[in-house]
Amino acid sequence: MNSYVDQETGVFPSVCSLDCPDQCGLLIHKEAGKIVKIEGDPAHPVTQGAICNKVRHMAERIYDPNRLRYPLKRTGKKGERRFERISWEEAIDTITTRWKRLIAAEGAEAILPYSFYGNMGMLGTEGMDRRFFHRLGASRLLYTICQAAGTEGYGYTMGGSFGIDPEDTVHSKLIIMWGINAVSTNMHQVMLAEKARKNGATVVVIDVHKNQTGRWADWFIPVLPGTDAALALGIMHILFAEQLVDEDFLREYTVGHEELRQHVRQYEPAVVSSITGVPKEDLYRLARLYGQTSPSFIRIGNGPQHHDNGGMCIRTISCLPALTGQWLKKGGGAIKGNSGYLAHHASALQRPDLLRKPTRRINMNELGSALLELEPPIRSLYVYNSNPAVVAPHANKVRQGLQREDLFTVVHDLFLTETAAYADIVLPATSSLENTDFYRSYWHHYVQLQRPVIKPYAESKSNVDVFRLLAQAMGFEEPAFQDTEAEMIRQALDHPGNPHLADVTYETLAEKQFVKGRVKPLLPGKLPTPSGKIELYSRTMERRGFPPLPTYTPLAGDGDLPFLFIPAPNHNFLNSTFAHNEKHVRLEKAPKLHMNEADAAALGITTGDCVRLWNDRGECELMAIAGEDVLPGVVVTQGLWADSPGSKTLVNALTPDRLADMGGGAVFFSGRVNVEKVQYGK
Ligand SMILES: Nc1nc2c(c(=O)[nH]1)N[C@H]1C(S)=C(S)[C@@H](COP(=O)(O)OP(=O)(O)OC[C@H]3O[C@@H](n4cnc5c(=O)[nH]c(N)nc54)[C@H](O)[C@@H]3O)O[C@H]1N2
Ligand SMILES: Nc1nc2c(c(=O)[nH]1)N[C@H]1C(S)=C(S)[C@@H](COP(=O)(O)OP(=O)(O)OC[C@H]3O[C@@H](n4cnc5c(=O)[nH]c(N)nc54)[C@H](O)[C@@H]3O)O[C@H]1N2
Ligand code: SF4
Ligand SMILES: [Mo]
Repeated sequence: MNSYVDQETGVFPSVCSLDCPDQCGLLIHKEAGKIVKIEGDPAHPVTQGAICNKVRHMAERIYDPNRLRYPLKRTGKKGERRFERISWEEAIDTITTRWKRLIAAEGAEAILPYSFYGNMGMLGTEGMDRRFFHRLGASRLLYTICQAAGTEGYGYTMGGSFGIDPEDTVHSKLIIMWGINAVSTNMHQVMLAEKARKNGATVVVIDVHKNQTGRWADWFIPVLPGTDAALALGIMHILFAEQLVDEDFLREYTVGHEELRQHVRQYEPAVVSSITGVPKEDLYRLARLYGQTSPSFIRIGNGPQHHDNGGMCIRTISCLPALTGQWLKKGGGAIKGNSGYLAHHASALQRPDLLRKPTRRINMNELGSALLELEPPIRSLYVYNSNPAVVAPHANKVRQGLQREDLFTVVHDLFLTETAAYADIVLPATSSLENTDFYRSYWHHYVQLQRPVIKPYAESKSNVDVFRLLAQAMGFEEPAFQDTEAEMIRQALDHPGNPHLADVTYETLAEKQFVKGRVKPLLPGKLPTPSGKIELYSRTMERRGFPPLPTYTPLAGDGDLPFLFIPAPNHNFLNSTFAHNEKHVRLEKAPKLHMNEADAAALGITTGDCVRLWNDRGECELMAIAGEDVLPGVVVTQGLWADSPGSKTLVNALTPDRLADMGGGAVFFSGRVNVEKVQYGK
């Protein structure tokens, strides 16, 4: 396969590597070997040439003077950011010598890999890395920080991550954006909804914050955090009571509709209104709109599932489309995530067979406790594709763990992140535009190819290359460590078990750049649930100790501080990516705290004041915006900001590291805080 590296000038197709459902097709413009412009690829059928502001300015990140150029070793104290340049030979030798000693003394489970999807390329996130750590016999990470609770919850109803084709949503007549800030986090769903809207569709947004997406809606419905399951059950109550359900569909394609009919009687509108903060009239109006409009589409976001009850919440919302028979209508149904369709041959790529005996699993949401309390202890941490010192819950605990003198930490990244500041060895990573990889969206149905567009920056290396070097230095002789990128892509896509991938091969990708999976509309009687039907009543849940019917459970207590704290993502960063890039920070200005006017007035706070938030996990300081964008008792901030000396912008200092009800998920949005005005000069 040709790489584009040797062509000094031209326009080259590419794919956005960021952890964003849209996974845009890109065109990279090069002059004299350097990227001069990044734009959307108009040929991409879903993203159609439109890209976000973040990635339009991606070249500035790629050529940022602060990018890591060569390996470093720590010379100062952990966290002090004092390092000196070393060679790759020394870096790899230091790491593997240390690991060999550690394995001999305490076993390989003393080593913990920690990663996420800072780059969605499968070879670098679920490929050579997994092979290496399997062969090493390291502790295994549970990848739970993002959508784990909701995925499990949705799966009980639908059998896996299967929703409708987003391209069909132009046919929807009612679009509900439920706990998704789509204007910032799924902009092409907004573009599709705009098309639907031109054909008469109504857009409803249900959120705890009237943010950019709420402002765009035809109807914004504010809801109290963690109460969406009650809202969905209230809608079901009215749908059954007013005979707005599709009885034929329920009989043919669902399990448990009679039990559900009885069960939702208890969710009286007045009760639901008092739980959710949604006025009774609005609840009726919403239920009737949903019951009388077809096709209707629910885009289920990540917000409602980052709660103590997040799994059950998504489980409950995902039952709604079945009640009105939406799954048989083009543009009707829901999407939580669509990764089930394009599932590649994971075991061929990850090679779990290289793991000689099962090793312990560590939930990434409990990194702080794992580093501080686990027995036998973790002695070495290898971080890539992620920045846990900023993104992980209970971040002060994580940092306390990273501070441990006896913990040997390696961080592979493009920048000297807050996590890298604690590393013993820092390795420079290539950007995705310097690599070969394949990408599959978890929202639309296209698989895409990335070929190198530019040469590796300075001495940086891809994840795949680094794990090859580590394998070699560890003396691993299995052929799996010799595979080229092209071979790995073939192994992953050659998956007879998944007919959706029948048209997606290395060859078709190389020829066409993006290829659509052969995805047929969902057949509600042939789902991968135990019954094949949509499971409104789930025996699997019952067996696992959950209520088998969708149910509202209140948030687990988080003390009695007055405010529920929602630290959500922002528009110009992608998690903590871009938080270190001047351009993006300038666009985002300053971290703010949205609070209700009445709450602010009671505390003597006005817009523009600096406020302190605290709980027993930590504190941070933000700029207050008082208004009507959130309900009383709720405070919302957006963005995972970088630390600068003296700044107190680490929002995850406040977030709990409890686990959600399902999937070991994170509960970023279920923490409570106190708020006060910062009095200068005191
Ligand atoms: N610009 C930008 N885009 C991104 C990201 C980013 O950081 N910035 N991150 C990427 C990643 S990794 C992900 S997972 C997705 C996440 O993107 P989304 O799916 O949009 O999820 P969040 O932004 O976490 O939360 C969505 C909304 O949920 C609301 N919310 C919080 N709690 C509740 C609740 O209890 N009920 C309801 N109804 N709403 C609630 C928040 O106010 C927020 O508006 O976005 C991806 N895209
Ligand atoms: N308060 C709060 N916290 C949250 C969330 C929230 O909504 N609120 N959202 C959570 C969610 S949904 C997610 S998904 C997580 C995401 O958290 P992370 O996965 O940590 O995401 P990023 O902060 O974008 O960090 C990715 C890092 O990977 C690096 N990177 C990029 N490409 C490569 C590569 O090819 N190789 C290597 N070695 N490194 C690379 C980037 O430079 C960056 O430093 O954050 C979670 N944290
Ligand atoms: S971050 Fe999302 S919207 Fe922006 S270019 Fe990448 S895939 Fe497209
Ligand atoms: Mo995420």
